[in-house]
Amino acid sequence: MDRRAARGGGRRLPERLARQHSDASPIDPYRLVHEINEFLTEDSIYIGDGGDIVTFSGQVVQPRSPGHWMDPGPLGTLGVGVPFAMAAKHARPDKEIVCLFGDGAFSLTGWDFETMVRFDLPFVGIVGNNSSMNQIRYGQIQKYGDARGRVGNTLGDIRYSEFAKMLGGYGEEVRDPADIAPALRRARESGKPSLINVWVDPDVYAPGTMNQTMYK
Ligand SMILES: Cc1ncc(C[n+]2csc(CCOP(=O)(O)OP(=O)(O)O)c2C)c(N)n1
Repeated sequence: MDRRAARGGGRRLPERLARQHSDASPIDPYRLVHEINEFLTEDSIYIGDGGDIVTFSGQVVQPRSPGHWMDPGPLGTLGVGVPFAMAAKHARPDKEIVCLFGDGAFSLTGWDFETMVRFDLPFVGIVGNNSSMNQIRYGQIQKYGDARGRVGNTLGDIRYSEFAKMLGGYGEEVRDPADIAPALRRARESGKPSLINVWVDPDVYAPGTMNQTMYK
């Protein structure tokens, strides 16, 4: 198996489908985005804010209604997740907001989670936490090699579930993929802004990232 395949390229559809049911821990990002897709209803507006983790979700998450997908757009401006969630819930209080963050993206604007608590704007937030900015890490490894692959892209092991609770929201930490769906349901039922911190495997990269010609 070549290095790309070993890192979890998942280009082939059967492999990608199998990984959506992976029981691995740390959790395969495909399993996380599969669980999120299963969780959505007709009234869920899905927001993605992150690097690789959102690239994975783009292959699997399918909003049930038109106009129910928001992401950083063609310029990829990270940090839009909390502001988008805030605006979407404010504009459409009848809708459920489900927002997937990378831990790097969440850290850019995450303090406004407190604003959502203060204005009583519930949403289901999920942090796909790999303690890294993986989309950047992949490119660095390709260009500069493994020895410099960790420069400037490593983040702490932050339990964003505790951050949510500290600010008055709902939080849970998930390490076992079987716990993702129940945790999402409890976040929905809490009626609060929430963050489910899901520890995902830091050593897999999204196929979309690996295919970028700028890294070759
Ligand atoms: C405002 C902004 N700053 C920097 C970038 C460059 N960038 C693209 S992906 C990425 C890393 C994202 O990390 P994370 O959200 O943790 O997602 P991961 O790739 O680890 O899944 C960065 C910094 C960007 N797109 N937007």
